[in-house]
Amino acid sequence: VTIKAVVFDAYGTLYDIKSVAAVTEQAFPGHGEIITQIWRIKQLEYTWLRSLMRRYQDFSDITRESLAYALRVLGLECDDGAFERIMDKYLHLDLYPDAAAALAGLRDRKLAILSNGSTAMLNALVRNSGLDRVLDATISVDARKIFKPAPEAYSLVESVLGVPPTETLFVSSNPWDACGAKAFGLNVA
Ligand code: LAC
Repeated sequence: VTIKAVVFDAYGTLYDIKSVAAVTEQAFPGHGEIITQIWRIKQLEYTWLRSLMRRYQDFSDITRESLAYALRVLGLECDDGAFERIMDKYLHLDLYPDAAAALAGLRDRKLAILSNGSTAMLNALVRNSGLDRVLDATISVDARKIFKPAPEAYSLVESVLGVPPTETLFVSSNPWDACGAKAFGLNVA
């Protein structure tokens, strides 16, 4: 197989979503870890429920609602300022330490992100981390109004990059995402 494009998941694959724990811990000492875990689980659950119900709302709304859920279920009161400070971290997530070098080593291929993130969230994140200089495209499922692992979401890669699934390698650290991409017909790492 000739791989002409390598496409990455964003949250948890290139970007360390656990890096929000520093901010949640600062806002709620002793609870940073558990907030971060419940937040992520609920965030994913909301994407799948909304996709199944065909009640799409973008990932920024989903991320807000799931953070509100996590705080509520833990009985934590949060003022607007603290809530926005936590949310803002999603636009400034840390790249995993080896991500930039790995991308640089693949520069002879087309490189892109395919993420459930909204276009605005992803563009800010990519710019703030400097990946805009390396990536050929940042693709948001927002164009199809359905979240991964729906096939319609993965089909965006060929529409945007013009490379067929058989010549594309999709990279994700999220098992459900790797399975979804494989089921759609992409090569997967
Ligand atoms: C992404 C998340 C859901 O699509 O991992 O980037």
